[in-house]
Amino acid sequence: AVSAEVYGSWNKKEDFVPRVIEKMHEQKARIVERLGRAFMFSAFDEREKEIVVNAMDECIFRNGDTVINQGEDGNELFVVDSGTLKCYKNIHGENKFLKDYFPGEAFGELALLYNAPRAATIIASSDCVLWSLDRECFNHIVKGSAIRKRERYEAFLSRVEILGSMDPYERSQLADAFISAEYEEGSYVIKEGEQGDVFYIIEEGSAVATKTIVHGRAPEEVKQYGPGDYFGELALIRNEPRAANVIATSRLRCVSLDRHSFKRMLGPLEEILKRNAKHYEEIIAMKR
Ligand code: 1OR
Repeated sequence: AVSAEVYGSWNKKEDFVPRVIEKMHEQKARIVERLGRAFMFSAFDEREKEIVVNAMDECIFRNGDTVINQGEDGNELFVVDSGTLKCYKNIHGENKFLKDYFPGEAFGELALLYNAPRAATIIASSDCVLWSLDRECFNHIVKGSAIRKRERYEAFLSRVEILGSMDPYERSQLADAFISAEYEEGSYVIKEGEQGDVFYIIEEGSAVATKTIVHGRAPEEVKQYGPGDYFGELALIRNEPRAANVIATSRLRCVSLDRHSFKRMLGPLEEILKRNAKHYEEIIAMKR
């Protein structure tokens, strides 16, 4: 016999008929492009993207309109298609400006993820076109994996020194954008001289950096890495080829960010990253 419970949950899944809002081909292509830049959706496969794109509804707001009101119930998430918005939060009676939103960014996810009232107010700072995703579709397609990912990385992220100055809200968004990668002992994560578009933080294991200090001589070890350490930032900050090799010295698990996510999420940390990079010169000078 089929257990009622199993049957019930299977049946529920089958019952989910995602809404389809008719769109023109160009509109769909635009949404796909915008979703590619929104962290929560960037790791989606084609089928999931298709469902989300179909379910999205166009919303038009005028400069000054309130899109989300702190404290109210919320039933949709928004992705910015065009225009800009400002986010404010009332903290102990004081209205604090938090951030600007630009095309390709998403907001309004918290109320849906945690069944909570709207945590902040969002006001259009120009005329805007937004795409809204309804709660039902969000629950079926986005919620489970987003929560799992955020939970999985929460403790790890709080221990990464370089991210210490980040707001916990922004740190949790990093988890959305992370792609996990594993390497065997001895394998190259990064090769000196190659073009690079990825930034890494070590979750587990160890690695070394080696670099050609004197032309014609074998690369020399210049740095060791363990859990919580990062590498691969230099090529992204300076737009230069990879300055060193990074080789796994044990089984290695990393999280990675692509160039776009790195710029957007870690842009504010660039000064710290640059300051830390000055130490590289000192190490190299010592080896010469
Ligand atoms: P929501 O559904 O709660 C308001 O509706 C949205 O504002 C929220 O989802 C987020 O998408 C967005 N804290 C809370 N919500 C924020 C924050 C934020 N920033 C944007 N939203 N903080 C900002 C940190 C830079 C923390 C403030 C203490």
